[in-house]
Amino acid sequence: MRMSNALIPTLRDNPADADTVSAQLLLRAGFIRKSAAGLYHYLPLGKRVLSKIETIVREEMDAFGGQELLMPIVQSADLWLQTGRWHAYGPEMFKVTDRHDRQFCLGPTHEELITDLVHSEVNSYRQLPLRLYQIQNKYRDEKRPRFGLIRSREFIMKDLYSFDRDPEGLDKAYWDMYQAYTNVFSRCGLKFRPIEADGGAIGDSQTHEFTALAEIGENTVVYCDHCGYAANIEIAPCPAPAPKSGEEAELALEKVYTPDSKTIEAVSAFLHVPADKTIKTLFFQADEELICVLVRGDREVNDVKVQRVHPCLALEMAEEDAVNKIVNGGFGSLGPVGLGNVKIYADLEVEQMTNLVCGANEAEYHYINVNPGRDFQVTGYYDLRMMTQEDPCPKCGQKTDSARGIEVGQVFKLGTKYSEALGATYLDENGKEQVMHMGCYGIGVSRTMAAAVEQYNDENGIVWPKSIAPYHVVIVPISAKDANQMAIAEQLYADLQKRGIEVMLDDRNERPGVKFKDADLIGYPIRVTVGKKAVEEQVVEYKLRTEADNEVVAVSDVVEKVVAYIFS
Ligand code: 9G3
Repeated sequence: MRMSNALIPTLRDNPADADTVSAQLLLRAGFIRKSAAGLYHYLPLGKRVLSKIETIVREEMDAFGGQELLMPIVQSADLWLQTGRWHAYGPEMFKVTDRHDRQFCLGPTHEELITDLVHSEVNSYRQLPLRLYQIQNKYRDEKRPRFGLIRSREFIMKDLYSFDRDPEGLDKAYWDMYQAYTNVFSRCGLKFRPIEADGGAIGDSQTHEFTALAEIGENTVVYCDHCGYAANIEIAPCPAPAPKSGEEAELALEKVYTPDSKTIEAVSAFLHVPADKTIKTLFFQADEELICVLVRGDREVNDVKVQRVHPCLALEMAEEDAVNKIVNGGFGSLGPVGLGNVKIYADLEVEQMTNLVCGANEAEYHYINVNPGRDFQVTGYYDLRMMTQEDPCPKCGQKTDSARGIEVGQVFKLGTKYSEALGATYLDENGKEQVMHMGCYGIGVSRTMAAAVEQYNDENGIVWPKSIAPYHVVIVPISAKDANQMAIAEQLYADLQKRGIEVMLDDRNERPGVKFKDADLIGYPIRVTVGKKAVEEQVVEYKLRTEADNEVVAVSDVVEKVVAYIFS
């Protein structure tokens, strides 16, 4: 490709609304352009990277028995009504109405469609196992699209669905995909960790998230280098608290005036009690119901754990006015005492607390010497808090570490949830009808591209892993006007392409500095500079994007050197 023809609109400065380094660099280097909130164009360089990632994905899916197909993006509401999910995702589901006023959605995922297809086309054990996948745009109307391609409203996903006779078959598919994903992300050059995750609403069975380590990642991974435990912090179990010693006598409950103390810190300062002698009272809207959750004042509530003890479709922090209806105005000073018939879920640590401090459900008042059991009852005590660095590894008890990451892949065991709902059954050897066991497996292809940029960049721009770079090498003639330099550059361009190397020739009539800056910004793995010495001494400059300095290489050696590096 020649730069003089290429659409690569590089920018000097970071676009104002680029909120993470990968968005900044992909925009500045001319890989993507924003069309609207959460909706992007992939310009030619971006499309080339996408295609490389897709090729790696295809090869690994096919290696594990995957058969690629392509399903409709526009999905009829009917199937989603049958599985009961049409109303489960609220405004996140892009819904459209056709000219006959029938309802459809733009596919956020394809469990319903693929299960219905297999239900229609598969009915014998001889046709199983099946592993069907597609690589296609997905649509989810995110409330706050951000981080460029990482949380967009339209994104490219590879989704594979496995169909097996029984749980053993599903288990085989699951671990095959686990291996396939390990291969995909390794080949893409990503630094990643497979972690245990929350099966969530789509099936409370096994699931792993493949997490690309990145500071802006929305996931927090807890991991133990001693035993290999690695999990999304949302599911990491916390140790049972030490039983209360009983030394401290329960004192009489007392309501005290606590002017302008609306936070745990303010109350603890005002009453001179440490935060771990107070409790945090939170109200959640669980579908139509308001529930109350208690954790020790110095802890964080773990929503995923709450949703496990109180299964619901949507769990959000309750609105202030909804809570005020229950505590008539005490929103700034909430507590479990005298709450009436609200379900109260308390963390295990709360049960072991004595003479604690909590809100009195009355503005500017708190209770002291509150004792669980005596002063308030709870629906149940559960592990509801977020794990902290101090907590031991749930598996081996040693110290854990944590890191932030971007979920780039996920493998799920679905079991029979969809096959039962949509009648995907098969006749076994004895002609007996059996339900299929399913798994689903997603890779965020566009998200993987962004994650690679988050992991591989420096002050000059992107540093692409060579396996997914848009081109392997850029040839930079110092002067496009010098016929001798251009002749050597053109010869190298032709020779490299003959060897299957993808070459960009920067034939623009620009100053060398401009060409070097663009080469670094775009992030080609190799830059070959053709200058005066190429004409006078038959040598060129060979520079790897990952190295600071460059080498002088004979023109006659440079093709082999590039081939060796790229195909090694
Ligand atoms: C929806 C909307 C958003 C969604 C879903 C459905 C996430 C939904 C979970 C999955 C599970 C797996 C196959 C590939 C791997 C992930 N967000 N999920 O089902 F209608 Cl609006 O997508 N699906």
